[in-house]
Amino acid sequence: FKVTRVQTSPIDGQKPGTSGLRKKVKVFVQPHYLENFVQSTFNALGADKMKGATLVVSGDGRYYSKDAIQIIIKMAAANGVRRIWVGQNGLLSTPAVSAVVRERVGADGSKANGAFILTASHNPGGPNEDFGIKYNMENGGPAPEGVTDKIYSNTTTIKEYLIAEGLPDVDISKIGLSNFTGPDGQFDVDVFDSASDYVKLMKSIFDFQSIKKLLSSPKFTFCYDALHGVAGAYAKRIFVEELGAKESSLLNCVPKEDFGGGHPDPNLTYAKELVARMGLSKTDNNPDPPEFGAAADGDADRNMVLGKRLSYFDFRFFVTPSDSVAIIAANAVQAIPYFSGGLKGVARSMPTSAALDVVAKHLNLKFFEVPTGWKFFGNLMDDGQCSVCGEESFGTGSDHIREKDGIWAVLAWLAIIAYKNKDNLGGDKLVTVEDIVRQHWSTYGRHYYTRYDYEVDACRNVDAGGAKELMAYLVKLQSNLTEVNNIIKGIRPDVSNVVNADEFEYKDPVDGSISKHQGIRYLFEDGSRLVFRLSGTGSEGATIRLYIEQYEKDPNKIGRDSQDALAPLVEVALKLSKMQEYTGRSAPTVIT
Ligand code: VG1
Ligand code: CO
Repeated sequence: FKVTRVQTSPIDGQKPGTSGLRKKVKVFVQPHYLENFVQSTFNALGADKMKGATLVVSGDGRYYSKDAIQIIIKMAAANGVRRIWVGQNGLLSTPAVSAVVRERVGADGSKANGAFILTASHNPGGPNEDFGIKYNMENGGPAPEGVTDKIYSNTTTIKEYLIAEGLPDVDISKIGLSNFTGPDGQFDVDVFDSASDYVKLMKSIFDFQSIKKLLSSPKFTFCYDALHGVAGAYAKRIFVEELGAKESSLLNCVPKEDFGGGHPDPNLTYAKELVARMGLSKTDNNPDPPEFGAAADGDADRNMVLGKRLSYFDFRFFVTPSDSVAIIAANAVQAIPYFSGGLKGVARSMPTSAALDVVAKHLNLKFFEVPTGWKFFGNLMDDGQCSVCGEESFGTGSDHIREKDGIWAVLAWLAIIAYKNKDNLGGDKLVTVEDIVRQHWSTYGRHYYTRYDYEVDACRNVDAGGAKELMAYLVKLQSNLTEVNNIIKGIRPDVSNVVNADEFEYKDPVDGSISKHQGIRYLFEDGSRLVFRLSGTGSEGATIRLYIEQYEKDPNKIGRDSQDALAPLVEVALKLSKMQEYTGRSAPTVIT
């Protein structure tokens, strides 16, 4: 092949958000759109770094991925990249990409220098939905802000991109190596099995034998819903082939370009089939729900964990992600061999509840609070200061890789359940997910928690500007706490006082970089918190996220329904922020 220089000009709006660039497919397929972003990334990394490099290119398999992979292969070849690694059919989960970058060794001894991950994660896919791309570094983690800022600034000045001419499309459906020759010499494309590196890593972390024993116990029933995302490419290998779960335990485990028309976001609203199988909806009173249920998002870095419904009235046994990371941290050393030497530290994103803080304090562990988005955990992990971390948004993970990891989280829960039942598999009744969570609350107290999302977008005839105005109003209000507390007393006299209010700012303890405007916080005397943020992963319009949290230590008060317990704070949040006035919405789009 030879190298062609194609003239181009900047295209607006290519600033990466919380996790890469996400836009509608119809935006991505515009002439030069993807090419401009990819060349801007190569330029940000530097031509000398790209010469001879090995890059991974794959993703969650959503619509447009296959075309994008061929374009990126040709551009990489033209930019002097030596090798491209592609998961079979272009499929690699986000955590698997991270694992491949960190662990995989090519036949010729090569190691990866970075990766393009093609995903819009939990956003829907298909010709009328979203596509996305992000770059991960040599440590397997998302590019830090310094790099994404440089990529963005390059997109505003780009004049040309390089692409290989005469390089045929590579058949990515077949495992194997293809060799080509260009002006810089040899160029290879290596198509490999999407699951094997990841499966190997999981087997080195967990005691698969003990999990297998649990899954083969007739008293333990299991269900996993991949929502037609890329988790399906791993679920059968791990849960069925390695751990002996029944095939019928898997729901929606065939990856689809459009996720079967669904919304691949693992929560009680979108994981409908799992919720029905678990008998968690009031209308579907399933007499024999599984003991344990879990789901993943499109790129398999998120997880939702559900326990068995014990009675009609307890119909929602849902583990909040904030509790999940705290419970994993509290049990990791005993239940997961990878952590048997102890935890180096733990971390959570700012809006995530303080359940993890309490565990860190009890266990005397280093603790960090970082801005939303996984990229901030990586520095702490690279520096050996953090082992387990999580976000309220169904993201949980550890320093085995540099992304959150949906299947790892499910294995962590299975490991904990197996550990708690190790002498009990022959007994009358298993220790359940619910038992584990309730026991955790009685030891550490309970953080009631909920998140309200308001999607405010042009399609619904509401100006997305209203979201920005609401945020500006909340910032202005923070300068006068007396007024804030007067307003609150007028709404709910039973809610405690706001003692502090600010915009969260983070100084990275490793590299000293500062990230500002990471969410508006109202902190109450009794430890309750209200947090407001604008989403950085949407492809159009705006989404306001409102996070509501209240701590309860009294063992007699930890068993309430969370929406009931939080009702006073919710009322304060909505009225204080004038939510309805600014958004025109009387109710949130989704509650998690
Ligand atoms: C959301 C979540 C955040 C998560 C991010 C990427 O970001 O809130 O916690 O890290 O998605 O997750 P935002 O800016 O929309 O709130 V994923 O699974 O979409 O890569
Ligand atoms: Co995701």
